[in-house]
Amino acid sequence: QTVVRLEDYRPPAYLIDRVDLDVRLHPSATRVTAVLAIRPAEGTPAGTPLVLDGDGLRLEHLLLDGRSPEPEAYAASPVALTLHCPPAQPFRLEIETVINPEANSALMGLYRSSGTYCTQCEAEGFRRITYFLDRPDVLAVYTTRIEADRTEAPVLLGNGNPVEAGPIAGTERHYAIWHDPHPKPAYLFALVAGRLASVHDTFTTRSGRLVRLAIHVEPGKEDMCGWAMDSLKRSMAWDEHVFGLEYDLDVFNIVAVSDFNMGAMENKGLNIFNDKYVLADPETATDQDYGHVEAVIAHEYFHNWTGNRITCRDWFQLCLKEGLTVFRDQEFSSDMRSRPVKRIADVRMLKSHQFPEDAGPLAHPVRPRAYREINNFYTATVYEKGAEVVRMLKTLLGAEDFAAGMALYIRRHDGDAATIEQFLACFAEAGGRDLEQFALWYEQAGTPRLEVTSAHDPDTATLSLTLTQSLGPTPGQASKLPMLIPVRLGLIGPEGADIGLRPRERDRVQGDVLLLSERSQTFTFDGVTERPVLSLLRGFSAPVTVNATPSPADLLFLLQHDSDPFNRWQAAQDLATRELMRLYAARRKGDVLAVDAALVSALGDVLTDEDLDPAFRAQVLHLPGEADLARDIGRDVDPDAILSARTQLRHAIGRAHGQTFASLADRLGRRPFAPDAADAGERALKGLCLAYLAVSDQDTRADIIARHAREADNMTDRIAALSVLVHEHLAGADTALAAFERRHAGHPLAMDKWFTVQATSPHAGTLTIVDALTRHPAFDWTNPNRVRALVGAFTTGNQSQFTRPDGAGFVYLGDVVERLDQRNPQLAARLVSAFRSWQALEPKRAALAEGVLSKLAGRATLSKDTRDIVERCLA
Ligand code: BAL
Ligand code: ZN
Repeated sequence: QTVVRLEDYRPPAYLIDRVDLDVRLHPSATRVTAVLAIRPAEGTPAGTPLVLDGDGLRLEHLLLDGRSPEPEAYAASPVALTLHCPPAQPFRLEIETVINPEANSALMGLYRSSGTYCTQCEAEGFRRITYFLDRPDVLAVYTTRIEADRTEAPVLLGNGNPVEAGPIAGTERHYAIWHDPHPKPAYLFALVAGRLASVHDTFTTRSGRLVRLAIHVEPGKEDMCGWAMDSLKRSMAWDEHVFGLEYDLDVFNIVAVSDFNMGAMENKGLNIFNDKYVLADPETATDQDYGHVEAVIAHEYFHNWTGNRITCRDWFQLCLKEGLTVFRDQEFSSDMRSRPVKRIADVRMLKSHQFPEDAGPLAHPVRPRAYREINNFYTATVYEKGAEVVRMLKTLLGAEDFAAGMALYIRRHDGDAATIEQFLACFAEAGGRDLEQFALWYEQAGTPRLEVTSAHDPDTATLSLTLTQSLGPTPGQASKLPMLIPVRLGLIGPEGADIGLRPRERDRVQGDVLLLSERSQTFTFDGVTERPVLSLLRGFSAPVTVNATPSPADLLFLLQHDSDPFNRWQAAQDLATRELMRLYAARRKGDVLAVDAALVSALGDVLTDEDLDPAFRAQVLHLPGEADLARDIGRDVDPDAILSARTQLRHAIGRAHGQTFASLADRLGRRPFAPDAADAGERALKGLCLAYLAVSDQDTRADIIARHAREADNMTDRIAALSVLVHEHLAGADTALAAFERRHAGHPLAMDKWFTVQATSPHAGTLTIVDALTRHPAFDWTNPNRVRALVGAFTTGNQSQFTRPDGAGFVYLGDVVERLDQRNPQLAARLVSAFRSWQALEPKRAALAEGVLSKLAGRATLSKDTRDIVERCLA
C-alpha cells in the first residue's frame, strides 16, 4: 500500500478554475459530463503531464478544446486519466463517464439511499463521479446541471444557488441548474435528487441577506425536523454574534438520508446528513439525540467558514477544519446549555475515545505526517483532541487575543486552502506570542502525563509545586520533546474558599494558568499561610493525565468545595476510580473487599444536594466506565474483574441510598417533554436513579422500573428504564422489550436503540442474542446505522462480552468485518478499530485477539481501509 507523506506535498501543477457538470441521473447508468477549465499553475514546465484522479471509472468520451485528442495523447484507466502533454495555455477538457449509483455500496461518490440519489465526496469520493484533480487545494467554481426522471426525483438539489429549472420537452424528465459562486475543492461537491418532502423557513443575516432554509426528508418525516431547523437558526445567529461570521448564499439546504457512513457532511450550501442527526421527536429521540442533532447541525453549518471558505491545503491538515469546528460547536452547545455539564460530557468523551486511541497502536498526531488511507483519520484524535488544542490556544492567549487571532485568520485566509502553520501564525501575530513549542501539540502523539508534588511551608507561608511532564513513545515517534501545557490551578483554603494566587515566577503564570514548558518546573506561591488543597487542571485545561496522589480526604474536600464544577466532578471520578482499582486488584487475586463507606456517603450527599443542577448530579454519580478503567489499568487487563469491581461498587451505592433513588425517580422529570437542558438534566438524573434502584434492596424495584418503561411518554425515559430492566436481568425485561418492539417497529432509528440495549447487556449469552438479532426484520447489513447500533455497540460498548475469555467476541467481529469489507470498506475499517486496545488485555485474551487480526491480515482481498487498520493494530 502506498504511503502518502506530508513532506512529499507539492502544489498542483495544474489548476481547475471552472467546472460545468451535467449529471443525467439514472439508477444504474448515470451519465456525467464534466467540462473543466484547466490551466497550468505558475512555474509548471511546458509538457508536464496532467494526471486526473479516478476511482473505478470508465472513460466514455474525451474532448480537448472541443476536439478528440489523438489516442496516444492520453491514457485512461479506472484510477487515472493522463494527458501526456497538455497545452501550455488554459484549455478546456470535456470528460464523459457513466457510473452506477445503485451498485455503489461503499456510500462514497454518487449513490442511492432509499431511492434518493445523493453524494459523499469527502475525502476522495469525487473521483468516483468523474476524473478530476481530487485534492483539497484545487478550488473551482461549479455550475451543476442535474437531470432526472420527474417521478423518480421531483426534487433536484445542488451546491450554491438555484439558477433555473424546468421540464425537458417531450420526455418524463426535468432538470435544475445550480451555481456556486464560491470556489471550492471537489470534496465539497454535492447533489441530491429524489422524492423528498421539505420543511422551510428563513433567516435574515445581520447585513440583511434573506436566506431560504430548507430541510428535506423522506415524505412523512416532516414533523421530525422542527428541532433541526430551530438549531440551524440558532447556529446562524450564534456564529454572527460570537465570531462575526455571516452566511453567504441565498439558500441553505439540508438533506437527511438513511444510509450514510459519517454523521453529516458540510457540502457548500447543501449539507447532507445521516438522518440520525436531523430527525427528532419526543417519541423516538432521547435528550442525548436532541443534543447531538443540535451539535451536528451547528458543526456542519460552522464549517461554512472553518472548512469551506477556508479549507485544508492537504488532508494532513484535516484538524485545521475539524478540530476548530468541533471547538466551535462545543462552544455553541455550552452557550445553549449548561457550560460545566457540557464540558464534563466532552471530557468524558475525550477520555473514553481519544485517550485509548492515543495509548494504543492506532495513536497518531493531531496532524498526522503519513497515511495509507485518509478515511481512517477521521478520528477522535483529529476531531476531539484537535478541539482541545484550539481550546488550549484560547486559554493561553486569553479570550481577546484569541478572538483577534480568529478574525485575522478569517481575514487573511478567506478563499485559501490553508495549513496549521498559517493558522498558528495568525494567533502568534495577534497575541504577540511565539507558538513554536505549542505547535508540538499538532506533531506529537500520545497523552502527556503530569506528575505533581507539592510542599507547604507554614513558616514562610509558601507553597511550592513541582510539575513534571512525560510523554511515552507512540508508533513512529520514539522520543518526545516537552510540550507547552497550560495548567489551570486553584488553591483552596481550609474554609473551602479559593486563595488568590501570588506566584513568584510571574512570567510563567498567567492569571490562574501555570505555563509548564520544561520537563520539570517548580512554581512557588507566597502568602499561603495554611496548607491548601490543590485544584489542578481546572476545567481540564489540557488533554493530559495527572498523577498527583491527593489524599482521599482532599478529594472529598474538592468534591464538596471546589469552585470549579469540572474539578468537583473530577474529584468524584478520581475517588471512584481509586476505589474501583482497589476492588479490581483484590478481585484479580480472588479477594472481595468491602466498599469504602466514605465514598458511598459522599455520593449520597451530592445526590441529595438540591442546590446542584440535576444534570451535574447525574454526571457525578455516573461511575467511570469499564473501558475507562481498562485504559487506566493499561496492561494485563482483565475485563471480567473490572466488571465485577464496578458492579460491586454500583450495588453498594444502590443499597446505601435505595430509598432516595426510589423517591427521586418518582419525583423527577414529570413535566411534559421539552428538550431544554433543565428538563433533560432531570431526566438524566431520573434515569441514573432507576439504574441504582435496580441494584438496591428495595422490594418493589423491578415493578417500579417496569412501570417507568411502560408509562414513559418520551424516548429518554422509556429507553432508560428498558436498559435497566435488560442489563440487570429484571423481571419484566422481556415484556418491555416486546412492547418497545411493537411500538417502534416502523421506525428504524428507534429500533437502533432496541438493538443497542440488547447488544450492551453485560451477560453471557449477549453474543448469541446479537447474532440472532442480525436476522431480525428491522436489521439491515447494508445500513451503517443498523450495523453500528448492533455490532458496533457490542464491540465498543460491551467490553466484558466482546472480550469474553473464549475469544468468541473477537471471532464474531472478524467474521462481520470480512462480510462487510468488500461492500463498505469504511464501515468495516471503523468496526475493526474496536481491536485497538488488544495489546493491553491479559495474555490469553490478547493472543485470541491477535489471532483474529492475523487471520484478517492474511486475506488477500481485504480493502485498503481495513488492511490499514488491521496492520497498524498488529505492528
Ligand atoms: N467533514 C466530514 C464531516 C464533518 O466532520 O463535518
Ligand atoms: Zn466536521
